[in-house]
Amino acid sequence: MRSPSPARVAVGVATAVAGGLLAGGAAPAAHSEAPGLGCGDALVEKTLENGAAWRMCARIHPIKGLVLEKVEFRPATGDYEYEGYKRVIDQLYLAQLNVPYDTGAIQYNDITEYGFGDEHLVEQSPELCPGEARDVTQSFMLFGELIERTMPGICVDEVGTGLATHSQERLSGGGPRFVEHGTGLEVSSVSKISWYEYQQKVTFDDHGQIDVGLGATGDVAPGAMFFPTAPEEGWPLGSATEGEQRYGASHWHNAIYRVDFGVDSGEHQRVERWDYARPPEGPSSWTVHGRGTVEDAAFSSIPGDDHNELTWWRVVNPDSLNKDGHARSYELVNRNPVDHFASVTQPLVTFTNKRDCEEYASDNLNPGCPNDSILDYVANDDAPLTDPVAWVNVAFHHVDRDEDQSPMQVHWQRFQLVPRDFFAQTPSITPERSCVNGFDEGVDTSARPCVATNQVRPSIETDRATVDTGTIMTADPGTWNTARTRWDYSYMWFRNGAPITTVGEDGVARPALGPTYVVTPADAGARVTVKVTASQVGFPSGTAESVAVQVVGRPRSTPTVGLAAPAGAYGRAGTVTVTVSNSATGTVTLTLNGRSLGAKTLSRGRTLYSIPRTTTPGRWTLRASYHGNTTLNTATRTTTYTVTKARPGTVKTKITKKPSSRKKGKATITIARPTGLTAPRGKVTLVLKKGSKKLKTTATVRNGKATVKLPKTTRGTWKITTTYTGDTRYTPARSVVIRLRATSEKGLKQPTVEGRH
Ligand SMILES: [Cu+2]
Repeated sequence: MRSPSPARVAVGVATAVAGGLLAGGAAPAAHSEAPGLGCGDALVEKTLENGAAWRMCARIHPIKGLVLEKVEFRPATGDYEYEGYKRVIDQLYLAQLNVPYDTGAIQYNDITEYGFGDEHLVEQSPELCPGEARDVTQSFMLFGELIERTMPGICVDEVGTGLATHSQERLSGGGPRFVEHGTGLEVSSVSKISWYEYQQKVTFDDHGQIDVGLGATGDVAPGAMFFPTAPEEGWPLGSATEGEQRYGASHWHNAIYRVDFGVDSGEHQRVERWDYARPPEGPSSWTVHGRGTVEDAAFSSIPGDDHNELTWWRVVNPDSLNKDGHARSYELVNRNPVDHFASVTQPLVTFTNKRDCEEYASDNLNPGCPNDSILDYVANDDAPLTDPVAWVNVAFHHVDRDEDQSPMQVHWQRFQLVPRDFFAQTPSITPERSCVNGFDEGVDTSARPCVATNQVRPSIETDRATVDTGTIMTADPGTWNTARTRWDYSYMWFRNGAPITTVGEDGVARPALGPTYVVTPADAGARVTVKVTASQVGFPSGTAESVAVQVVGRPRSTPTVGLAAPAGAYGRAGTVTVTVSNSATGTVTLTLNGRSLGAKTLSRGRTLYSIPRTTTPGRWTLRASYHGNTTLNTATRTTTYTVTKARPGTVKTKITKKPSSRKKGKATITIARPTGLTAPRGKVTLVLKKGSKKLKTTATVRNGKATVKLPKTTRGTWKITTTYTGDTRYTPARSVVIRLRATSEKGLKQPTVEGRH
């Protein structure tokens, strides 16, 4: 199921906020590419419909089932809040699922006794997974047999999350209205534990919230043990047979999750507890005061004994501040009962420092601290609480219903991780609301817009009545909304709707900016306007164009610039011909990749340029700019100029030390080059051949020269061929073949030239 695209009613002009880009509408903002998470195929990365994105590593563990790691979020507003992704949690998984039946006869630990992976993992068939099913590779023993399989085991999907935000600024309708429908990334798996089938589902929404859910389906427990006759132990399922009513046994699903927080990858994180109570001397009976305390050591908190229903916790990274200067944090939202009848299921939440051996909430399977539980973890942890792991107890007391048969509709138990000051504003904020942050006189984007909004159009004043060449034009920015801020103005001048540019001696065209403009011959007969941009840090800028001013005179025509540039070669000067139509007079400038080759005067609309012979091989951009005259406008032409590689000079091989069967030899290779050019680099390969025997050696060419070690050689006649690989400037080349005759065990005869290859 997918929701329709997020809809927003656009108000004002969507533009950039000074000091940071803000995405307008549903378009994702550009962001710099952060390094990947290094988990290969396990990477799940999804950009949601509003432009927000999540990424993480998702795997199936043989015992824990779905394990999510390195979970990171990038808001829809892109770099407006921070650059790229930020870490939220390092790891998340279900660390125990304790199922005691109210009969007192039996209880199960579905994680440590069964496990959610291996044979318990259910295939994500197309009927089960409406999104993208991810393959999982497994290897386990089943009934004495090794099973190795790869099957779809994780489902990744984008789902609608309903209304995300709504704001209507007028009571009776009309006026600006903001509507967003949200979506979320859902990562899930299904595991079958006897008659129960569980969906592990984590939903990451487009505003940075995480919902962790355990859904139970399958069937109610079968057999006499789970169908007692005592009414207080369950709920009547089915009709009485022979006068006897059986009761589906009530039971708990005590799920304890392990959440390893990594708020903005903080080295030192802080756990805060917040409580709310009526002060002894408040002004009224409904006065409530909140109080935060830092949890400085590992703890378990039991509802009623240690905290009340208003208490909540958050994990703060004190070194990571949002744009408002508030420390980033994630809040734990856990509104569930606890099973008070066993000590390990009493705490609603337990926080400990991260310790590798502490993997499961009870009956720990890690040999580093075997059979321990969260209670032991707390007892054994006396360090300051700075690397917090939360053990989140999400319990559900299941009293069966007639409707549970059959199959049983999924019943859910869940908790949330909610960003608190992770962003300075809502992570989907639009330009229209971007200045609404903190104390405000009231949101009214019509009367008090955030976006720079022009109220009286900009205008142009001139220093004389007849506007001709030399007239000084001065821009008046007009009137802008000043209810929230004062604006800085910038100006850009236009001729007949196109930006006015002037080409300098360097051939670079520059736009006409600033509050004044002096009319040039190029403006004759044209309509000149100025565009004013109002901007201020923290506010989206706005632009408005002035009324046009007519310049007297006949408009000039625009000539065509021609650029003939046949390919050149390294070491040889190239020739480029610039032509300007209409037999233009005046000057042109030619640039090569932005570097000026100087200004030249046209003769019959034509001039020649010489491209330096030292121009390195490759593709270059040539740009010819005509500067205009009294009857012609400026004009430019760009083309690609190709320089090919040069052939190097002679490759010479000289043996400087003869090799023998016992000792290696040496040779010097020189590669000649034309005067004034860069010496060849690259590599040379020497092949020594004697009959079917072949020896090979290579060396690096530096400054046109290479020293090569010759391999040990047996006696006889060897032919040596040297091949040069070429480099960025030179093509490959080969030396003449030289012949070497070995006369003794100790060495070879001096080389004799045999001929050019
Ligand atoms: Cu149940």
